[in-house]
Amino acid sequence: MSSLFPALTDGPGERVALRFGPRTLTYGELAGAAGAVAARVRDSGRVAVWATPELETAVAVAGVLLAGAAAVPLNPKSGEKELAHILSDSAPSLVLAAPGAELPPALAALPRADVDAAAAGTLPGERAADGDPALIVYTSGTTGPPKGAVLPRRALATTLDALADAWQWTGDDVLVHGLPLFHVHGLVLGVLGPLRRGGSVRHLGRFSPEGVARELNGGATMLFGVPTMYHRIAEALPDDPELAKALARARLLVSGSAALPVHDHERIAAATGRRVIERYGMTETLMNTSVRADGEARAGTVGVPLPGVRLRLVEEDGTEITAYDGETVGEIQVRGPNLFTEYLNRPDATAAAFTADGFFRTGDMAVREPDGYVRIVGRKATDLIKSGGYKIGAGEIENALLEHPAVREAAVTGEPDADLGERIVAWIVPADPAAPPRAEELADHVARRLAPHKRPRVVRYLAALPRNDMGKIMKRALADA
Ligand code: MCA
Ligand code: AMP
Repeated sequence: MSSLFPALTDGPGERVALRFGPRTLTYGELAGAAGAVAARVRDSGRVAVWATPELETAVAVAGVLLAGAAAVPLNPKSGEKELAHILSDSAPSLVLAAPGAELPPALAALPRADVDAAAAGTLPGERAADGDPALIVYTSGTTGPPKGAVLPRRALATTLDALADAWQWTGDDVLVHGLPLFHVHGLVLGVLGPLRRGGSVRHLGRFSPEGVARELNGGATMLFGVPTMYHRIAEALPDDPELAKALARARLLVSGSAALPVHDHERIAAATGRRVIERYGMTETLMNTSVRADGEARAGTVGVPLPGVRLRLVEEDGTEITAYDGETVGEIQVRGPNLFTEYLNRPDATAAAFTADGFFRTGDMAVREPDGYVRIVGRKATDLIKSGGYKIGAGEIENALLEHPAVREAAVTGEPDADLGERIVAWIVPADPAAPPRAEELADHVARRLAPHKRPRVVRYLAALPRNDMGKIMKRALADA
């Protein structure tokens, strides 16, 4: 196996690799700190990482990968039910955390190792194979608890190298972002990406348009964000000349994880003269398509398939659509070395996700324009909600709501939201119509059980849920109920 991070051994050791607020690590220092983690986790199999937006998370994941083990990034805001599921499903042998991080009781049974960012360990020789698991990232489905997508080392390497080709991404680039570090976007693209190129990442700790302006005006060259972040930038631009200047001087502005509305594209272009480019990916597939740095940035499209990715559109019955007419809609299916290998402990779900000829069924619906640009027009499953760039399964929230004693029936839908893309709406039949549970109480309940980003933003009360003759909830009828 070739090295995932050649710059750790071959690059200039004094170059800055990571910057989180006032704290930085050069490649030389990162080699020492990650080397120490690698020595600690060698032969540990799966290693949980308490993925706070701090330097230690990046060091921990790099160390686990250098050791040839697999990292399971944990959302530090995961609620008790979600965390218990992820821990029992992935069965990590220890948890890595930043010194001082307070871990919840669910993790008390696991050995804990604190990451020492100042350690001077030695880099191990990499002995893992391309197909060995590198990351297990939990992702929501329409029903049931999140599934662990097993991402092999090969997928990380190929997706990052394909993006380097599409974006002319080099070791001279300095990336800025404020994305969470327990999902593919922030962790794989946002941290492992710069490290694989031998470049730098500056993490904001928490996203803000001011932080973006400061870093882009201070030498950063690229910005990654979800549409909600670009929406907030577009809102701030009219009153913030520093922000407009910062975006104008960036080499590349990239949006992904959900569709960036054309209105936000246009507002940013009008205020800065720069076009945001979109790329399309998924936890299971890493990146599939992108607008190229040397291509035309066309609002509302996600560009062309990345090198090595085979992408096809298919009809409901699996027939391939050959038209490049901008109007024939089909499901996107992809194949390539960028794909995950399986859902952990879920052979049934893994089998259902692939076609007989090895293509992954994304569930995303799209058309192809005459020049090959892919335009995503929707999603097959209405029970998957994208809010703030997070994928959230309606069934998971419904199950959590039904555990609340004041809830008799629950249905969850997504409705359009200018800031979040979609907001989560809970439709509740109270156990006692005279004393319905308060909306905040239900939001807190879901935040505590699952995660704060899964909490309903709106609660609507009904006497009964609309059902068909089979007793199935008719979600499309909810808005008229
Ligand atoms: C609010 N909070 C609560 C509650 N209400 N906490 C507990 N109980 C409650 N009832 C807290 C939150 O924890 C948070 O805390 C703060 O209040 C605000 O939360 P929230 O409303 O969620 O924040 P927001 O302002 O709506 O967040 C917008 C955001 C965020 C920053 C854009 O949605 C975000 O980071 N999205 C990125 C998602 C992402 O990376 N997706 C990639 C997956 P505190 O103040 O402490 O934060 S997709 C992917 O990886 C694929 C491969 C791809 O293509 O990229
Ligand atoms: P996740 O499972 O959280 O990794 O989210 C993957 C999903 O995000 C995809 O299946 C798409 O529905 C959506 N997605 C990612 N990037 C884009 C994009 N640029 N435009 C539209 N949807 C996107």
